[in-house]
Amino acid sequence: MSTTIKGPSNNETKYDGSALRIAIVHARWNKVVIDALVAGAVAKLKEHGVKDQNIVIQSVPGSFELPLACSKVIAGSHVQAGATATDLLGGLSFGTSTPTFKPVSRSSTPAPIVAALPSQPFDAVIAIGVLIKGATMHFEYISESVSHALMRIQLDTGVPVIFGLLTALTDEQALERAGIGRVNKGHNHGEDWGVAAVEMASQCRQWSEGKF
Ligand code: RBF
Repeated sequence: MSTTIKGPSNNETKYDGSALRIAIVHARWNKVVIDALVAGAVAKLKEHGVKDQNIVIQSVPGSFELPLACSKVIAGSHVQAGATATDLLGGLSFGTSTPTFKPVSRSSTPAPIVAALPSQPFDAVIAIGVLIKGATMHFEYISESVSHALMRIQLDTGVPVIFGLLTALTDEQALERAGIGRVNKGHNHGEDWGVAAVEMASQCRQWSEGKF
């Protein structure tokens, strides 16, 4: 029997992510843990039907850079969605490695170059960083300021920003929270963030349309 009351409860409703576009913005500090968390989040997004081409992954040096990056990525996706393909040739391009649109040539003249542009802004952003407490005060300053800034971004933009900032006191704690602990394997919190992104993105769409 489980001895803990912690953690998210299962939601009865299963949300369909097939029409959603989601960004993951992650820091590169503490990479082993980050990689596991990002993989967990992506696995759950896909399990909920989010299409490969609608999952965009961007990285930044460290957690301190996450808020600005999330803010820019949200704004940039609105620009992408509002622009025509030719406007953006050589312009904005967020992460998808495989183009979703291939021009078809009906004559011997070469087909015009058409940019593969998603027409949809991000429905949610998952911000992932791993802070491990060290000997200086950086842990406190970064965790506090990044948490507040991520909250501000989601309230200012109306786009859910999923809080994927691990603040661990030891290496082992961080590893356990990514499901790769050396003593106790632990649970991969990235999976919860993927699920939360689909739920919040779906619900926010409904709420914006006055549907409850
Ligand atoms: N970034 C992280 O994502 N996780 C950390 O644990 C972390 N620890 C840091 C400790 C120190 C002493 C410094 C100077 C930076 C640290 N950073 C960490 C990087 C920080 O988030 C940021 O990328 C850099 O300070 C550049 O703005």
